Amino acid sequence: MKLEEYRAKRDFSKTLEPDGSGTGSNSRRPRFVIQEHHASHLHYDFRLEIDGVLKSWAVPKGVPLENGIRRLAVQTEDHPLDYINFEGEIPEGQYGAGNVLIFDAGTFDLASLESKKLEFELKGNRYTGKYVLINTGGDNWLIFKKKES
Ligand SMILES: [Mn+2]
Repeated sequence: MKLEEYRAKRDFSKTLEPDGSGTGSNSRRPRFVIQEHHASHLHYDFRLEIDGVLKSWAVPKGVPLENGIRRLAVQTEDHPLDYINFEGEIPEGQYGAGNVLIFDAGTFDLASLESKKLEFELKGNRYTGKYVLINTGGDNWLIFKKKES
């Protein structure tokens, strides 16, 4: 049921995005992806593999590489696991029309998961280290990198 909103927004006869019918394996370290999305406004979609879906946030200014920077992250609908490999053009007139590129990908270790706060360590190519996502109300979250201790 988690993917209803994702599917309702898309016409899979017109977009090459996955419909979520694929199955994801859970027998390995969870993955993350950051997709650079050239929609009406450029943003970066940050997705974490949790509970069989990709928990997703749109980060207008991008996930910070360094500590000391807090960025707005707006939670969006859960995406199917196979979206983690999606790159390509979402056609004009379709939801999120524009080009999608994988900006970074890797695995993560979840340190804590609460309804309004997630802590995790990213192990990607561009992004490594401990990060925090904190809900500030509604769909709005802040994402920042923790100072290395
Ligand atoms: Mn997007």
